[in-house]
Order: sequence, then structure tokens, then C-alpha cells
Amino acid sequence: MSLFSVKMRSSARGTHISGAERIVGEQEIDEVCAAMSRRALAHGKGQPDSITITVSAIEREVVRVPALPITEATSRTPAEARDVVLGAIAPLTAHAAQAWELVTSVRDMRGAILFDAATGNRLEPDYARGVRVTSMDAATATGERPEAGSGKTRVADALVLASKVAHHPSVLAEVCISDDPDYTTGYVATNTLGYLRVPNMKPAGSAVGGRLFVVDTAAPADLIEYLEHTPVLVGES
Ligand code: WAQ
Ligand code: MG
Repeated sequence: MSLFSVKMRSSARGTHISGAERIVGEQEIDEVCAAMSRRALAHGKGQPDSITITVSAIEREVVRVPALPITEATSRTPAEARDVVLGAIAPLTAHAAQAWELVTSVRDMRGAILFDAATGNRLEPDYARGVRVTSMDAATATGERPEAGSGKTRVADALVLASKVAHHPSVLAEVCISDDPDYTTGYVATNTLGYLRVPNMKPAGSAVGGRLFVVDTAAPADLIEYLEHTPVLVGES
């Protein structure tokens, strides 16, 4: 079955409001376009004056990866969250404490930090933007997914991203903190641990938020190409 990428972006007076992406079969295109335009019009950040939806056939092979298993830590404070995250990544890099410092101090990035496990150096070409992971979706049929924007999508979307990222052989771990001031649960993901939810990654009200990928490569060009462009469907189909 041929698959299509459906991408939506909305803006008002040139300022970005929202965006979304799905990978779907031909018979789902009309429903997904309708749902995306509804979501764009209802977005809390304001009324868009422009909504662009692009549908394009995916010409390359779509990679299918399993979803990481989800578990949850019991951290009650950011200090306890730090212990959980360091427990997960310290076996993978001697610079784990530095990685925690970094991911708990960034904000307003669109993409992720690439953190070299061997040196602690940052490898992303643009430090302000980071590397943005795109071209991915859950493999489940449209009807089985939570309604976009319903609030149930946050964990589902994060699991899709984390599963795509963890699948690349150069990625050892991911640490994520939401940029939403009122959403303080983050996660750390590795192939052996799976997707470990970590409560209280930051104090409530904090504008901090970011993603950091601990990587085992000094030359990330292939990894960046995979993260940005390889179409990936996560989970059973
Ligand atoms: N690719 C790379 N980095 C991204 C992307 C992307 N597609 N989207 C967001 N980021 C970075 C960016 O720096 C954001 O500031 C940061 O991640 C957080 O993004 O199980 O909501 O969309 O309850 O705010 C985790 C759920 C939710 C944990 C994460 O992230 C759980 C979340 P947000
Ligand atoms: Mg957010």
C-alpha cells in the first residue's frame, strides 16, 4: 500500500501557530486533512489567517519500528528526577551530569541537542535551533488514535518520537523535558530501559524545556538525515 505524508502548518500575520504531521494510507487522506484544519482553527494560541496542508506521496521505503515499552519512575522533586536520569545515562557517558545541566537550562529550541557521549560536546549544526525530528507517525489506524489536541496525544506523540530516535544505532539515550510550564513530567529513553516517564523533571511554572540525544558518533550527518527525513511508522500496523 502506498503511503502519504500529510503536513499542516498554520500562522497568523506570519507568526507560526501550530503544526502537525501524519503518515497515512490514501483512504485516510480526506479525514486527516479535515481533522487537521479543525485542529488548526481551534488552536489555543489564536486564530490563524493561513493554514497550509501539504499531501505528498512517500516515494522512499517506510521504516517500521516497535514502540518502546513505557514505565514510570516515582521521583517527587527535580533532585530525585535528576537521580533517575543520571542512573539511566551515567552507564552510557562519563559526561552525564553535564548532559543534565544542559537539558535543564535550555528553552525555546525547536529541535534537540546532539550530545556526544565520548566528549560531552554538542554536535548539532545550529545550537539555537537543534535538530528537529520529523517524518514519523503511529502505525495504528486513524480511528484508534486519540483525537488530535485532546490531551491524550502528548504521551502518544512523545512515544512515537522517542521510538524513532532510539531506533537509530548512533543514539544511546534521550532526555526530554516539556516546554509547557505546567507539564513537569518528562522522560528518559534508552533501548534497554524503554520509555521511562520521570515526574517532576522541573519545578511547576518553569519555562525550561528541551530534548537531548546522547549519541555515539562524532560525525552526525547520517543520523541527522535519519531524524529529519527517514519516514518511520511506530508500533503494529
Ligand atoms: N524534534 C526534536 N526536538 C523537539 C521536537 C522534535 N520534533 N519537538 C519538540 N522538541 C524539543 C524542543 O526543544 C521543545 O522545547 C522540547 O523538545 C519539548 O517539546 O510521558 O510535550 O513538545 O508524560 O513541549 C513528554 C511526555 C512531553 C512525558 C514532551 O515536549 C510523559 C513535550 P514539547
Ligand atoms: Mg510543548
